Amino acid sequence: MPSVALGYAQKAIRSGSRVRRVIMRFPLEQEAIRLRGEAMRRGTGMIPMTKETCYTAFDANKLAASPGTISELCKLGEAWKHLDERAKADDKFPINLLLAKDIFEHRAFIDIAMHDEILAAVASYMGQLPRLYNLTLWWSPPNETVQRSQLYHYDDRDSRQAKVFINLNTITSESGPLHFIPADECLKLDAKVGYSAGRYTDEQVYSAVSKDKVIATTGGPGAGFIVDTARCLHYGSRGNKYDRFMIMASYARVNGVNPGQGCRVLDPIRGRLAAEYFGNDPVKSFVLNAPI
Ligand SMILES: O=C(O)CCC(=O)C(=O)O
Repeated sequence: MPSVALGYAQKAIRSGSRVRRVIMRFPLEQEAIRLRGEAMRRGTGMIPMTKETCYTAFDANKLAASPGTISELCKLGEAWKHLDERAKADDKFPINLLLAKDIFEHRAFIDIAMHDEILAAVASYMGQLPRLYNLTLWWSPPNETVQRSQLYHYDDRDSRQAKVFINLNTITSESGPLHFIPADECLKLDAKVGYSAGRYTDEQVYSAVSKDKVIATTGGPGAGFIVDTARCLHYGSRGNKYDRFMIMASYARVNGVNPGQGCRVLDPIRGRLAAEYFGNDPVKSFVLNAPI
């Protein structure tokens, strides 16, 4: 049960953990800040993600290598959902259909996640070059459950994060879109109900925030969003009547509060990817290989 006092205490403890990590790993923090400038110089600023908004929308079709890229990735999702080794890899929604080997067979996944425009947007927002923690091809099948990430929550890797969400098929209100609430509205919830790293009921959320503030990430193939999921309450995969396929890439600072459990897609191949695909470029090597 969230409480206002406990919520502020938790936030203060989390800030303390971050400061401790920054002090312990100061050279890494400095390197992340130094590389931000280089990452930003490589972007055109076409994806404006600022600390005021904490989210932004973009068209991933403009980033893809060819006009058919997004629909090709969607076709992979549609084929892979029938394969048990992929479809049963996760016991929760959304299901990550991606395996490490796919990254070498279908380069578009990593090329989008490491795109100069995305890295520039996220580095600008974070105040430093982040690490890419996770990369997924998410499938949310029809379902009627309301549990785990189908309930409103904040992510807790750090007090500032950025997740890129790209629709691969057409997502309507009946495809369980990600729903999120802009960060400034969420501060009202923290003040009235209390910040919590747990889950909130809809009733708790709407007691502090008006329903018309909620943004649903509906849209056609290629509709993209970057959301600070540590500051914008969110849920998804709820009430799907239809399949939802999307790419999700998750970025956070190297000295985040909670490094998490790793990424089964990227972790086995980070070094190889940096060398073979990105020629050990300093920005991209950092994003892939910075230690946690
Ligand atoms: O879109 C979804 O199904 C849930 C996403 C989510 O909760 C997250 O990325 O933290």
